[in-house]
Amino acid sequence: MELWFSEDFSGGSRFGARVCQVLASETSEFQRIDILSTEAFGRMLVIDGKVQACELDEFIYHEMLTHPALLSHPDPKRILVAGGGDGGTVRECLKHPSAEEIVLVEIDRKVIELCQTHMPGLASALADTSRVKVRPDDAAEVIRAARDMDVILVDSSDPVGPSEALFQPAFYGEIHRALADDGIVCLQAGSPFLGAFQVTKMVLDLKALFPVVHLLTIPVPTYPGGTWCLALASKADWNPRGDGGATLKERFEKRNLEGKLSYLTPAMLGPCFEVPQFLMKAFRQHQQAVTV
Ligand code: AG3
Repeated sequence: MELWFSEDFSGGSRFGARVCQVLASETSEFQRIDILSTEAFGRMLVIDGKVQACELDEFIYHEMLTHPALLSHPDPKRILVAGGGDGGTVRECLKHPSAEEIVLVEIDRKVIELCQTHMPGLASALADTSRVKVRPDDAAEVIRAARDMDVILVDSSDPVGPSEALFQPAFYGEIHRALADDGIVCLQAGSPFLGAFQVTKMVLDLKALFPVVHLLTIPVPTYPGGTWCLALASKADWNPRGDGGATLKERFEKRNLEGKLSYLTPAMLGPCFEVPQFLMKAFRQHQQAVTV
């Protein structure tokens, strides 16, 4: 008998993976969590039927959520990760020697526990208790009380259920207050094909608060549509593309990232902030749609 996992997307499409073994299947007080061993994509974390991370391609999403943001800061010491209980984003933060205190705020401790057992390639990073503090808590509340953070990374799931509040302008305002004057935030922004309005809305909402907002477009074969967006905003007026990415490349070398990453190369720093034409068009359409 064959066992298949599938995730339905809006727009009448579906992603599928043949399942070799169901490693865990639990319902926490917040959501349903499954960890599957799949033939094509390795182990896969699924929350409420939606793929969050799998061994084949998780490095792309986690590296790109983390490094362009941390490299955009001259000396990132205090970092807050909102969501991301699988540990992949924290693992990437630990590669920056300056990162003294990385606080992971995950609302669902069950996600952390299950990933520690079944996805050690991601979650073993959480064991570095000298630099990592794990807080099973509501990220929106913790950020409301936080101040002087250097970098905040919002590694949320889709804007339904527990993550809905993390896509609201009020939350971006709390992030702005929680950051130091040269603070940087990077958030997962959704699919440019199946959720273009959500992506453009996030960027425009951030632009109302931050002087600098950039969009990164990355391949994630196992997310809806295979391509994903991340939004990066800076409180200080600084353009990472201004010098063609030279400052970012210099920091990449100084922080000894060479040989430690599987996706991002120094040459991509700069070009990774380029916005594809179809998304530029989506921004124009969004602005028209909200002004007429
Ligand atoms: N965070 C982004 C998941 C979005 C995927 N959406 C979907 N499959 N519908 C993942 C957390 C990884 N640390």
